Amino acid sequence: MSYQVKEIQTKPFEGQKPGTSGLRKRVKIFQQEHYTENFVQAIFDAVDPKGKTLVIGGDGRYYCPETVQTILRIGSANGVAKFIIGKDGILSTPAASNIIRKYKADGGILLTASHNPGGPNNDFGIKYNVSNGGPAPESVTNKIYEKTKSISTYKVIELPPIDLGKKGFSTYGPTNVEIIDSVSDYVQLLEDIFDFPLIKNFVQSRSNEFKVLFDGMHGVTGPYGRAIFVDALGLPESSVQNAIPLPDFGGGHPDPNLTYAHELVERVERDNIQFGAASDGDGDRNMIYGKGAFVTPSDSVAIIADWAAEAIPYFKKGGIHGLARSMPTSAQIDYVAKKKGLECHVVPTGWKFFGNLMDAGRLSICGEESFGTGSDHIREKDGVWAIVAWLNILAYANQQSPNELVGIKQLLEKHYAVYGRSFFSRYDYEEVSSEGAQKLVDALNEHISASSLAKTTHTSKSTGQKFTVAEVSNFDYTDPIDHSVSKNQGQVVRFDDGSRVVFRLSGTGSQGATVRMYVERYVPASAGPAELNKDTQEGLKGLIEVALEISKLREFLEREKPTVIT
Ligand code: VG1
Ligand code: CO
Repeated sequence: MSYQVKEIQTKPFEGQKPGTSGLRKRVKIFQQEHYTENFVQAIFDAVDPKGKTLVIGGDGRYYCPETVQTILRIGSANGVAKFIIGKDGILSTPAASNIIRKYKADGGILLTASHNPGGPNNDFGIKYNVSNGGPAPESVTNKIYEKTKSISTYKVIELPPIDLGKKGFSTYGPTNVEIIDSVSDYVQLLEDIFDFPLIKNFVQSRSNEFKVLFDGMHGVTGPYGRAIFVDALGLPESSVQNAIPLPDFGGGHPDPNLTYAHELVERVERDNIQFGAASDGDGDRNMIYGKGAFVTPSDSVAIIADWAAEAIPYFKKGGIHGLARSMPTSAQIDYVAKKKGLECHVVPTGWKFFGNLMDAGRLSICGEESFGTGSDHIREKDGVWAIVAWLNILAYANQQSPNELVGIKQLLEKHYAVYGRSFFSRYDYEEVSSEGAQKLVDALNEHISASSLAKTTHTSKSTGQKFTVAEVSNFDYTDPIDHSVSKNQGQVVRFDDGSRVVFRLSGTGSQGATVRMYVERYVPASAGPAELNKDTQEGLKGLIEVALEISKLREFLEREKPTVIT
């Protein structure tokens, strides 16, 4: 049977350039006539979907269901052989990555703006992932962007919408459609990776002193969290909260950090909860927070890397073939790599840069300071994976310590006592003027070309610490596998005591510019517990003052204080 393919006339829209992770804009922008259609057609023009199998899944935010139907209309007209779709159009980002790999699909379209707020007045996003399950590399996203600039028509087959709530097989015109359970494959994946019996035994036998709380932040992970923490590990219902996905995330900002996950933080402190954790809108980020103990993402990945080969079956069996971090992430994981004799790669910000190394078998565990942690089990960062990894490590550490409870805090202190500690913090200046941000970047570039900051010494007014600049540079990256080059991935000010400040413009915002300042200072293990276990902001105070002063950030951005500190 043949179906009528219609060609619809259209004109290019400006600015359909995928950022750090997909195209993210206000919903209202996506709702403009032809806007979403243009971008979807541009994806198909860039990747030729004829005869291919593609996965579709979203984080359940506002405008997801409509967009799934749009993709069906355009995809079927462009010759897609089969779509595999999460029930109700829902798949967490890590679950989607897993489905692409497990079902050997050729790629996938993910509908998410991650941790950005959702709802009719907030953000939506579309991202293309390739056959390894990871975000498309720049070579592909650049091609998509080029297509958006010259598009003149898109193709559709107009048929009644598919019922996304019904699991099973159907067709949309010439295209096969399979609607699958969003959760079960993912739970199975984690059960194959971690020691569930050990974790279950630990959380149940120590339930009086070791309470667990998972916060889904009304993002996509609620059902995943319930399946794992309540159904598989036998924890009480009260150990999950905000676990019903909502199209506007309950009006909140589904970003698991100390500012936005305050509901979790408050309950952990009030109810004496040893282990709290949250994940973001699309489920790829995580925060680990126990009573009186916050784990920075940079420390989190280092600690997982340190224990994995001993505690986690997946790595016990397969070994660890290299570690990695994004450039602004602290060097804590580097110290672990050094001690264990492992390669440690430093890549630009964005998970897509880890993919090639994983495919080449040179990377097992990696992380980003932006609450992203993961491994080569899939090709996206994975919030629930990181949370269960921590539980697995704690269960294992406690098996070795039957008389004294090892909580998050003890694990952190133990780690610093061996490796020393990189104090790390990030200051975000959100929605500042683009001109101000550009001035900041230009001024730093001038310092780079004129070497005008090198060898200058700066004294913090409040702490009296002195910092001498060793070098200012731009971070350029050459992928060791395909040798592609990514330039200008952040400006780095290095000091001669090893401290470092990085400045970077965000590539995920949907309005104005967002400037990120990343600050890091290393304290060796020999400094002793009083120095090592200090509060982060305390440990970084002097360096932050100096960073703000030499970059003139406050003047350029006209902001006294950052929007968010993590
Ligand atoms: C931010 C983070 C980056 C992360 C990206 C996507 O990008 O800094 O580390 O990979 O978000 O995260 P930017 O360009 O705004 O700094 V998301 O959770 O898609 O989960
Ligand atoms: Co996310």
